[in-house]
Amino acid sequence: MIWNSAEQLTARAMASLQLERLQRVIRHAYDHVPFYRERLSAAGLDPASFCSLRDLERIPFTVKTDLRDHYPFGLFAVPQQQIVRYHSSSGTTGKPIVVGYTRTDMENWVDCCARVAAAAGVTADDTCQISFGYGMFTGGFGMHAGIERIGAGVVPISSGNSERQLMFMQDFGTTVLVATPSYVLHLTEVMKNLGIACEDLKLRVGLFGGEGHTPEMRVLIQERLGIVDTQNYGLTEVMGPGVSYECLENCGMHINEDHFYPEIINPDTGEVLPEGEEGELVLTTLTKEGIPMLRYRTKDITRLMREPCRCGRTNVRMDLVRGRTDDMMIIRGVNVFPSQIEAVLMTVHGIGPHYQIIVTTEQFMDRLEVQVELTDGQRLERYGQLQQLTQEIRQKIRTVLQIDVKVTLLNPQTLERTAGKAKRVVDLRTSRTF
Ligand code: DLL
Repeated sequence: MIWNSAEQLTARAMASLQLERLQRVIRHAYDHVPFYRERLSAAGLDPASFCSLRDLERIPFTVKTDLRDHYPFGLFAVPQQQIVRYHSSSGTTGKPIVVGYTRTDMENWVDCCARVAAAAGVTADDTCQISFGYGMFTGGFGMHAGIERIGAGVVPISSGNSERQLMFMQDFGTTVLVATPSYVLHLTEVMKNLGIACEDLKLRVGLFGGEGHTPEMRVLIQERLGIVDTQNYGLTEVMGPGVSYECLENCGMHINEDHFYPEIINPDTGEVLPEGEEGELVLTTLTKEGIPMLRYRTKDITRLMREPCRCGRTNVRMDLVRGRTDDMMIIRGVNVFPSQIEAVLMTVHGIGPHYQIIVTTEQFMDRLEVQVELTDGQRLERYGQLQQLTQEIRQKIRTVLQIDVKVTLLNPQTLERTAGKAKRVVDLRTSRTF
């Protein structure tokens, strides 16, 4: 179902709405945030001089460290009294970033998240279990409000305690699951251990986000749960969930373009790439009052797609995120994203969907170790089979990615399960995890 007529504007009407909003947001940021005023002035830019959407390209980028350096409220454009909600996201190092929403921001956020759920076919008849963390993470509260707006029943169970999650799912007849894809996979394992089959549940739709999952992983989730799997995307800095979402056509995520203006840039040069090319997504908030973001570099790699979608929405789509510029590894000159390794692993029988990639440096070269669990722990005792499986995985990765990796097979349930986002890469070069 189309939730808001903004999802069906003609390209011309959308561009004109975007320009009007862009001019307003640039003025708002310039007048109320010293950081933006200094940035724009230093670049010789006057808010009155923005006459076309292309003019946006003249504005310098905003990056995560800008938010961190102005912790907690330095980039807010309204006094604290007008903020009705705070959220934050913790990075791997240093202070978290903090964002604030005015009443109007909250209204827009609810509407954007309602669009996410409606596009996946959620209606007032559904019962939706929200297994995202509630708290400073935007996932729980954001999706909660959007789904409630649709009139569906919300089960705000939050993250963790998988047995209780499954008990409520069975007893409440939950039809929609809202979670990170890695947690969904974990839930399917717990189901297996408890002897719960997907037929014992009424689940029919998944609204999965907060991290990506490959089409191969999607197949696995669909097989295990027998549901329609949809992805949605967002980030704290620009709002939280509700930036973009898949419809039932599963062909990329429609961007709420009336609120977020997308650009794709070459991450190395910062130059805006021609439409359709893959690069780093940059977002400008068009309506945010609390903390407007001008040209925020998301670090997420994707491309924009404007071909008409059969669902009838006209808003531009972004492809499923291929990875982040900061989790891309360069192995002997080859760019490798964890998602590419995930795609290979999902095609091998006998290993589980949980994996971890360890990156180290040996003689100035990055080396990769892929740790993956066996589905059957008894295999660990059969040396020959183990060798064969290791070889098969190495060979497949070599064929697809042209790189040699070390493969370590682990006992089932060895890798840490998280109720939120999975840690796929352990980077021992800098002692950081992503
Ligand atoms: O993850 C917001 C969110 C919550 C979106 C729930 C959707 C559902 P952050 O914690 O700030 O915010 O993390 C944002 O997560 O830049 C991406 O790298 C990644 N991410 C989020 N959704 C997806 C997705 C929330 N569908 C960062 N596919 C983003 C791939 C995603 N990556």
